[in-house]
Amino acid sequence: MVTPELIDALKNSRRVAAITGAGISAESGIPTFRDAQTGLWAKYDPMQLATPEAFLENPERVWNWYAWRRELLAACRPNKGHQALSRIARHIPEFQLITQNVDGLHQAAGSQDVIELHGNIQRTKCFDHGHTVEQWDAQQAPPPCPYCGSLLRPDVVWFGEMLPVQALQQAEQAAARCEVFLSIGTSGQVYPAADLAYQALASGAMVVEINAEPTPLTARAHYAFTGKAGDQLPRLLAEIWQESVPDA
Ligand code: BJW
Repeated sequence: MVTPELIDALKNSRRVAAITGAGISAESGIPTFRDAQTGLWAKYDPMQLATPEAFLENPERVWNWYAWRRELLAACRPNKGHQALSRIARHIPEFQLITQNVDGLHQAAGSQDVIELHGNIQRTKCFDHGHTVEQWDAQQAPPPCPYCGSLLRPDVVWFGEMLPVQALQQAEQAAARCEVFLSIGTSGQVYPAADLAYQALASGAMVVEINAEPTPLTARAHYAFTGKAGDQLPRLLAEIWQESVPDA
C-alpha cells in the first residue's frame, strides 16, 4: 500500500536512487535471467556463455548468442515501467538511475545519466585491449579488432570480470547519499550490484522494492510491492504525482 509516509518521502526527498534489473524489461519481451521457466539461465548455461573463460574456449558460440540477443532486442520497445521511471525522475531534484540491464531501454524511454553497471549489449570491444569498435567484417564470428587483431566481444560484464570502476563508484555514492532507494525487477543475487540496496539501508535510506516475487531484500525493505514493474511504477506515479503514462 502506498502510505502517507511513502508519499511524503518520495515527494520531499532531494536525492533518490533506483537500481533496475531484468524484471523491468520483461514486459518489453526481453527474457530475464533467473525466472524458473522463461529465464535465460533456465535454457543456457551462464558458465558457457557469460564468462571470459567461455569466450576463450568457444568464441563463436558466445558471439552468436549475443548476436541472437541483439536481434531479440531490436524488436523490443520500452514499456510502461521504463516510461514511469523516467517521469518519476523529473519530479525529484537529484534522481540517479542505476541499471544492471544491458538493453538501453531506459535511455530509449528518456531516462538520462543512466549508470550501466553491466555494460551495454549494443557496444562492442576487443577482448585484449578493450578497443571500442563500431564496424566489423560480418563474415567472421567473432571478427578481429581492426586496431589490434584480437577478437571482438560484447561490451558487457561477465562473471568474474570487474564492473566499470567509475560506474560502480558513482552507484555506491548514490546509494550512500540517497534518502530513498528503489530496487526494481532484480533478484538481488548478483554482486556487487545486489549490495547497493544494503549500502543504502546502512546509510539510513528508506528502501522500496518492486518485484514480481520476493527476494533476499524483501524482508529488509521498508516497503515491498509484489507485482509487475509495468503496473507498480505507473501506480506510484499516479498516486504520488497524479501523472499517468500515456498509451504508446
Ligand atoms: C519482475 C518482472 C516484472 C520478472 N516486474 N519484476 C559476493 C557473493 C557471492 C558471489 C560474488 C560476490 N561478489 C562477486 C561475486 C561473483 C559474481 C556473483 O555475483 N555471483 C553470484 C551469482 C553468486 N559476481 C561477479 O562475477 C561480478 N564481478 C565481480 O564481482 O568482479 C569482482 C572482481 C574482483 C577482482 C577481479 C575480478 C573480479 C560480475 C557480475 C556480472 C553479471 N553479468 C550478467 C550478464 C551481463 C551480460 C548479459 O546480459 O549477458 O548480468 S549475469 C546477469 O545477472 C546479468 C544481470 O545484470 C545480473 C542480475 O540479474 P537480474 O537483473 O537481477 O535478473 P534476474 O533474472 O536474476 O531477476 C529478475 C527479477 O525480476 C526476478 O526476481 C523476477 O521475479 C523479477 N521480475 N518479471 C518486476 N514484470
